[in-house]
Amino acid sequence: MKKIFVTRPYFPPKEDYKSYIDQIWDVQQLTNHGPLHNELEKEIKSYLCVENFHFVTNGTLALQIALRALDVTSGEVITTPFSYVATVSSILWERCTPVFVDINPKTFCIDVDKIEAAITDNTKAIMGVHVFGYPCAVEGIEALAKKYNLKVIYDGAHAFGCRYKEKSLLDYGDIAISSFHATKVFHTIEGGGMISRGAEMKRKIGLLRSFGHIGDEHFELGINAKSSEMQAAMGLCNLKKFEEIVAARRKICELYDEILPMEKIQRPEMPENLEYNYGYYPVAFKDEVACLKVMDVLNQNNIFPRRYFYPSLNTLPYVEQVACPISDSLSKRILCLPLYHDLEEETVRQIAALISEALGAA
Ligand code: T4K
Repeated sequence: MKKIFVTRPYFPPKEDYKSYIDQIWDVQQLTNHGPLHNELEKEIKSYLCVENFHFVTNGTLALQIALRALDVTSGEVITTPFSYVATVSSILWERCTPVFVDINPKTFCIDVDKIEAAITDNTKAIMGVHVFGYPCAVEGIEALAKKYNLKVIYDGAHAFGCRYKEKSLLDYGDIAISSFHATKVFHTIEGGGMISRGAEMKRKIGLLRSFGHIGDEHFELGINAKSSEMQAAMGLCNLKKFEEIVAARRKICELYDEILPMEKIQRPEMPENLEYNYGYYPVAFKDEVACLKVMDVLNQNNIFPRRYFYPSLNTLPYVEQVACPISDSLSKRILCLPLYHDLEEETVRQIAALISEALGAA
């Protein structure tokens, strides 16, 4: 029996990918900002309508470079406990201290009304996560950042293709990053993107991702976050199909909306002015028992949703543990249901029926 996972990467037509591979063989450049890499950067920059766009190795390094680029190399960074571990690991890896602020129970993003109380003389930045592609309270966060002179980094790992208030959701904050990992709605196998503003930021991120030097001239400490031509080729293929992929995922989400027992399920609030990318389909249940029961029933039928995101990051063994009751509760009772471009209608109906059955709603 076929296994159904939470996601399945999009594979572009092989001929399309092959034509790029032929170009790589002709040009004989594999990495270090080759022609396909540069073409992809140009295309994404224009697709997102942003000032600066850098293609990097993955979303995690993008977060680390964002902290460095904004000179956040010590002190406290206010962040959310409800995310993938990479959000907090990047802060710790850069030797900063994460300070968790609980989430808004409706949006699942950091609660802007609780941020001010967490700001101290040591606070350097706010790192919000547009979790599942739903926007943080960007205006409120910007106002706080201005008031206390803080940097704002958005982890938009899930937000590629989301538009909020008529512009890319990745065009908010001092720097936003995205992940182009194979499991993402747009992917380059492994990869990430950094969105910033101004010539100085463009220069700085360019240097940081590439050892800090140009030719024989060394400017500052850098790291290797470059991407290969193979990854760029995958990105170029997938970008052409992006609207099609989003449309297919939208149809699946609409079907879930229609047939799931919504009276027993909580979904994040879809804000006005959001054009969504349909990257994830999170569903929260009344408690952990219900969540695990649903998971068990689905697993018995070879269907594997994921506990995105569990555990709540404020409970990790290597962070200072603070109470974030809303995130703690949500993490224990949320699942992301299978969602990908060619998930069959019949499977979506089967998933919904099994969930109804598990919840006693059938
Ligand atoms: N910030 C946030 C908020 C993030 O969510 C992430 C990453 C990051 C930062 C960091 O970005 P990157 O450094 O990764 O660019 C996955 C991804 O590895 C990770 O990118 C992602 N978020 C996270 C939410 O999910 P896992 O451990 O759940 O992946 P895995 O391998 O279990 O894949 C899920 C399912 O997808 C599998 O059960 C089967 C299917 N799959 C997966 C792959 C890789 C395939 O069918 N084929 C494949 O090639 O982490």
